[in-house]
Amino acid sequence: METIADIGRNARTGGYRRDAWSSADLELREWFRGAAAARRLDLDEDRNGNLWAWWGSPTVPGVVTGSHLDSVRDGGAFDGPLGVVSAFQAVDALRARGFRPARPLGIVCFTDEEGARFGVPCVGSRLLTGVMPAERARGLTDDDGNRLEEVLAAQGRSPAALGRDEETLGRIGMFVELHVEQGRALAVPVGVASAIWPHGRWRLDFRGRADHAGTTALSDRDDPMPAYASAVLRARELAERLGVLATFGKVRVEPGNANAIPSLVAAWLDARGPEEAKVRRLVDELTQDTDVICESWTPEVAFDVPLRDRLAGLLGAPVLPTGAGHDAGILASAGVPSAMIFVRNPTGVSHSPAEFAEPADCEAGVAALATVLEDLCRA
Ligand code: HGY
Ligand code: MN
Ligand code: MN
Repeated sequence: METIADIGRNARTGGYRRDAWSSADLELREWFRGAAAARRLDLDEDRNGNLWAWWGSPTVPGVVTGSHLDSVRDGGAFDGPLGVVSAFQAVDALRARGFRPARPLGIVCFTDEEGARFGVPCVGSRLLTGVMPAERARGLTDDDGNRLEEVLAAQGRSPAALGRDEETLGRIGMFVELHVEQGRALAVPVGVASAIWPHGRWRLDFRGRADHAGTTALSDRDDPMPAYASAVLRARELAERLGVLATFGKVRVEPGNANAIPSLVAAWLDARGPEEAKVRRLVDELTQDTDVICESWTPEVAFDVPLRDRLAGLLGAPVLPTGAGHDAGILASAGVPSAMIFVRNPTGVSHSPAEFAEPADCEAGVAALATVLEDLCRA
C-alpha cells in the first residue's frame, strides 16, 4: 500500500483523485504491471482495458481475485487498492509456503469501477460481461466533454474493440474480490459477502431562464434552483419514509454566475436499498415531472451460496450484505460464481480521505485470501 500511497493523492485534502485513464490511473496501471512482472506473472490487458496477471497459463478456467485501482474524487486509500495489493501478497504467501496451484490463478485490476469520471460504475466489468453495450461506453462523456472513445484512442487503445469478451470471460472459473468493508457491520477482522443491494444513478435536469440577479423581480423568475432544492429535501423525506438511501453528491449549475439566475441545474441522484421496489418508488415519486435519465442500474446481487458458505466455513467468518457496488456483483450477475471477502473498517467511513483499515486487519485479509485461494486452486 505504501508503494502507491502518493499516486493521485491530493495534498490539500489527503484524498485520492484517480479518475479512470487519468495520469494517476496510468501510473497505477504501470505499478500493476511492475508487481506482476516482479512475480513472473503473465500480464495481459483485455480489449476493455482490464489488466490481468496470471500464475499459470489460463488455458482452462481458473480462479481469479482482484479489484480496482481507480477512486472516487477524494476517495480513501483502501477502496479498490486493498483488493489488488492483497491479491499480490496472497500469491507471495502461497509461494512462500511452497503451494503450487492446480489451476490458473489470476489477479485482475478492473478499469473504471467507480465511474467518477464518465458517470457509470464498473465500466470494465460491464463491458467484459456485455452488460454495457460497447456503443454506449464509447459515447460516455466526462465533465469536460471528452468521450471515452477519444480518451482510449489517445492512450493507444482501440475503442472499436470494446465489448463482451468471451475469451477473457471463459478464463474466469470463479472470482473472489477482497474489499475494505464500507459500513460498520463487521466486528471481526474478516467477513464474507452475502448480497449487494440494488442501486442506481439518475441525472435530474432542472431548467430555468438565465437572468440578472439584481434586476429580475421574484415574480418574473424562472429559477431552477428552488426546484432542485425542493427535490433534495423531498428525496430525504421519501428515503426516510421508504427505508432506502438517497444521495445528491454531485450537482452542476450552468452557467454558474454568482450574480445571475442559472439556466440549468443538473443533479445526480444515487438511490439504493434492500428492496428494489422501494428504490424504484422513491425515484418515480421524486422525478414524476422532472427531466430524468437513468445513468446506471444494478439489480440486487445474491452471491453464489455454495461459494459463499465454503468461504465462510473456511474462514469462520460472518456473512453480511453490502450497499456498495462492486465488480464482483457484475460478474455474479453475469453467471460467474463470485464471492467477496470484507476487511474490517473500524469507522465504516468510505469514499472519503478518512477511510481506514488497521494493518493487522489488512494482514488478516491477506491470510484469509491466501487460505481461500489455496482451497479453490487445490487439485
Ligand atoms: O458506488 C459504489 O457503491 C461503488 O463504490 N462503486
Ligand atoms: Mn467505491
Ligand atoms: Mn470499490
